[in-house]
Amino acid sequence: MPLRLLRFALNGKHSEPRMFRNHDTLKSSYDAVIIGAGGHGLAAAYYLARDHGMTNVAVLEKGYIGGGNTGRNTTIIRSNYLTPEGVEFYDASIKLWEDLGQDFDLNLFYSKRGHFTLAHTDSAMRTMRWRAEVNKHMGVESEVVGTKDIQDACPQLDMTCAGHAPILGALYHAPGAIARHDAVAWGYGRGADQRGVEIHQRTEVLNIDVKGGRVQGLTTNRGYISTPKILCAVAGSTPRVTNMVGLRTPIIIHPLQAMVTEPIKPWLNTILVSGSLHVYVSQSDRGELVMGASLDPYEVQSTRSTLDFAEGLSAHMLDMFPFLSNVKINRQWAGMADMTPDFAPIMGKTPVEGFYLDAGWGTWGFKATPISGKTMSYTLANDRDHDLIKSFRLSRFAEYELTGEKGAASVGH
Ligand code: FAD
Ligand code: PYC
Repeated sequence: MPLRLLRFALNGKHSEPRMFRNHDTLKSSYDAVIIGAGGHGLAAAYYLARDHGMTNVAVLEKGYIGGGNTGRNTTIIRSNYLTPEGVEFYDASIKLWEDLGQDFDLNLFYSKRGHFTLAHTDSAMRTMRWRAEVNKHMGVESEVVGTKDIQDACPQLDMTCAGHAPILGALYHAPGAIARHDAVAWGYGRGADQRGVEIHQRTEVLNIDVKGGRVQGLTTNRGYISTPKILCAVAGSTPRVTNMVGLRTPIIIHPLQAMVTEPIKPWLNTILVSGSLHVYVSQSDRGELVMGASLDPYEVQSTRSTLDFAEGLSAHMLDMFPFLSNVKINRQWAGMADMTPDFAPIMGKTPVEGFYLDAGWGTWGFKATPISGKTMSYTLANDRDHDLIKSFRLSRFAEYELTGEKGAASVGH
């Protein structure tokens, strides 16, 4: 390690201002507590303070800011969903994304690339047409395109996919974008902190105190806090936290892995997804190819990387882009995806008074970070579900009113 860096680390006085304050102690009570300092928890804290004037709020994080799925995802942002409720919700998120860097005065590297979902079969083409029609009806830019448009946008793509799976067409979604994920967490965290919210890292919630069906407070590894309102935004740890209040959800946890190559010269200007080959890929501003594939097929709470995954994804990437055969993989990792039966989130009030849920974000929640923060802060502040999240209520499972988004997932299952 260079000496200068070591001296800087050991010297308590840092010339750069810190992004957030550090709090040595927890208060004995807050008006609201948010569990989880991922993008969703921090966004809710930011809008609670900014839009609803609630600042006596603590965000508790067992690890570090953005260290969960927020810092592990492949950052694809899009609104080309299948249900009108889904399209409306994710489109509202895109509108917030467009000005978010300006709101934060922070470069989020938000980069509009266009998004192709490739179809290799007639039935996939039918789903693309269906999505295009729903999207257009909702005022979202999506259209079915033919092979020439795809080849023009990405001349490097082998349109036969090594002869295994010839491409027939695609759903093209112009607003498709990518962004720098950790900057999103930092922007929301800094904005919330500046407005008075306390962010406590290395603070794990161990138990939740419920009496007479109503939240009273919670126990952490640093002591007890009283609070009338708790927002649970813990992604892959959701069942552990909902167990603390005796709430049943249909969420199951599967690992989702991803990997990046070494940086190479920019050549891929768009985002490509192939449901049949289980590949999605974009190129970051640093030149890395950011890639992912299907969920791990077993239900387990683990962030282990596997060789199986790297081999399978590389083989399919080479079917599409044989010229990459000498490019090296730099990193591989996993996150824990909280999967729901209908591939839509679970948001809003719950039967436990004062306990609010922002969960079931599975493989699709990064793009929703701004709108989930907006709608959950409204729900918490007013103790009333925001209109945009009504189709995502927990009770839909008991009512058999699912919001089926499986056909719009980028990731194979
Ligand atoms: P997280 O960022 O996971 O934050 C939850 C936090 O809660 C964690 O930091 C955790 O430490 C903390 N926590 C847990 N338990 C406790 C406790 N008891 N006490 C205190 N803190 C606790 N979505 C997209 O839209 N586009 C994509 O391209 C995309 N790609 C993905 C690729 C991968 C490999 C993965 C894993 C996910 C992907 N996703 C994508 C999904 C997306 O990452 C998540 O849905 C989203 O980041 C969830 O954000 P969050 O803030 O809810 O959760
Ligand atoms: O939701 O677009 C998405 C996505 C891509 C990869 C993982 N999730």
